[in-house]
Amino acid sequence: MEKGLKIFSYLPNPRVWKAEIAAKIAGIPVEVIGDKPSEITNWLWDSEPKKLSDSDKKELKQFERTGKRGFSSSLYKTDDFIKLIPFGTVPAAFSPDGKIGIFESNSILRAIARQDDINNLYGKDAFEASRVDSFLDSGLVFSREHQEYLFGLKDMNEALYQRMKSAYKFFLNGIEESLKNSKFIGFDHLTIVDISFFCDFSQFLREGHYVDDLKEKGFNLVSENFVTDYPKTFDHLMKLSEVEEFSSVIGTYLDWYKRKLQDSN
Ligand SMILES: N[C@@H](CCC(=O)N[C@@H](CS)C(=O)NCC(=O)O)C(=O)O
Repeated sequence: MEKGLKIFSYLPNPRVWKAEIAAKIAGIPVEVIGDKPSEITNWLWDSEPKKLSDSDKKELKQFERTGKRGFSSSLYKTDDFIKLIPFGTVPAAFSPDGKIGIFESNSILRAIARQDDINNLYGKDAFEASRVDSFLDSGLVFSREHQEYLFGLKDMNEALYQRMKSAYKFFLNGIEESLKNSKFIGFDHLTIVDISFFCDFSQFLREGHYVDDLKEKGFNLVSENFVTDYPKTFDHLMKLSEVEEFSSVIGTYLDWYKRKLQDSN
């Protein structure tokens, strides 16, 4: 089996970073194709993605579909894309021969970890792998909540805010608890749980960019007391952000947050 993965998405996208970080650690080749969010509407969503001209778009009118989650404009998704990625979301990944579609960023991450036989990123045995899945499942629930919350940040309402608050508490309590007992989340060695958590939580912290919009509606940041409420989780996030395989992938994404922390001290 040829190793590797091709990933298509708007960029930058923390959900893509999950696989990129794991691939760096494991030395698995990954090809990432995409464009900024405003431009990805001008791409053909396909296992062979390509940028479309206006005349291409006219010719490929049959593939025009209304965005379902996060995109309100038209997207050009081929029938083959929908066959391989039935929910029609990005990041979308494809096996090196282009025949197998993999969706959900945690599963794209798993696809890398499963190709690695040195680092135990997916745990050391079937039971550890299942424990990894336990954390990834709970992470997906959190990240689905924060996706809706981030979509709604500019015009927050009580119901959405309270949902996020309770999902945040539930998830962070579990992560903090597990870090009382092990060096990494759930284990004494790095796994894809840490990678997934790191990327999802860094994305969630973007709520901080909307502090004024939230204030205007009478809400505080959900993560307002993150550092003191969840000190082990905070330390873990910061430690991971300094690891080369993480920092080289995320670039300056967390710098604003670190600056904000320094300014408030
Ligand atoms: N839980 C999914 C989320 C993927 C997702 O919802 N992607 C959205 C963009 S944020 C999408 O591709 N939407 C396509 C559409 O609007 O049709 C993951 O982790 O991959």
